[in-house]
Amino acid sequence: MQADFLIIHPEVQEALDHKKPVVALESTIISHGMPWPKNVETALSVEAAVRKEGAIPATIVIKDGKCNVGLSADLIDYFGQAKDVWKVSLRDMPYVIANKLPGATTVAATMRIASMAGIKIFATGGIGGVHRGATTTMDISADLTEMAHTNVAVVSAGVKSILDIGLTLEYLETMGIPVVTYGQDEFPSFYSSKSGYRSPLRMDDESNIAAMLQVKWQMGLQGTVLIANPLPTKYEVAPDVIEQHIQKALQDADQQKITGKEVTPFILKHIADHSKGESLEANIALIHHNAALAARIAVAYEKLK
Ligand code: PSU
Ligand code: MN
Repeated sequence: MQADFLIIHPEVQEALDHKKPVVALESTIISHGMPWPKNVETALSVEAAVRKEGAIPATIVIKDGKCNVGLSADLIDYFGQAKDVWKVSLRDMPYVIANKLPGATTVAATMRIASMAGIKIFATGGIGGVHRGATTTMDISADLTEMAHTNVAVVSAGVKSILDIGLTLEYLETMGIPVVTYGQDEFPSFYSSKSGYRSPLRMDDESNIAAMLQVKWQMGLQGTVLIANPLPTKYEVAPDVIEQHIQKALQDADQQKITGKEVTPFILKHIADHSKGESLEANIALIHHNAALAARIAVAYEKLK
């Protein structure tokens, strides 16, 4: 039984039972995306941002053979500090759970666990996608395939330019995933509100987004709607600065023969280490911003019925 593998925090369960808005949050960003103690501070303040908008946060991790949905502050601290935490995407789930290892969940794994728990809305910073050079490496994140069949909406700051943004948008189209940018015509690229690509869809209103989610799932159309939320312009990092870091990171990754699941954390760490904290500040700001939008969409969604 799926339920045997879930530990749902009582506050989250109470919210789900009473059709109150809940927002799922991922944990790879805590264990592999940011240095301690900023990661723990951010995880806690992101939860506070969700509450401020009237929803209940449910950060997701794997521990002792269970998927934990909604965490105590102690558990968040543990995942912020422990050194042996797995980065768990879909393919890692059975191994990590069967062996009772600690696991921080990617977008793909978090979506799946949120769905098992009955949560409909999920906020993250950046999603995985089609990597630059994927035409030869075939490095395409399982986040994209998961988005095609799991009915959990994803709010992100668009697609980071460590990926091939154009190919990622093509892949999302192939998989039948609606892509909506909140409040502007251009699709954002995480550190920048611009990407050079027009967003397939634009919506300016949380309740319209919620209504579209309801239509999609009532019709039996499986999968996510990707909601891209441009970061506030005052936090933008100049694209040419980021591009220099990415080029160097890709070179280093190639020289050091970094492959598979290590690629994304390696490149992200390189950018964080080389951008004098600028990218970290932007990262923190946009996660708060995304969590707040996800909470407002969750509130609007629960009002629909
Ligand atoms: N991109 C980011 N920040 C992140 C990630 C990606 O800008 O933290 C993390 C997310 O957890 C995402 C995962 O689901 O990396 C994708 O990993 P991969 O490319 O190995 O599928
Ligand atoms: Mn990959």
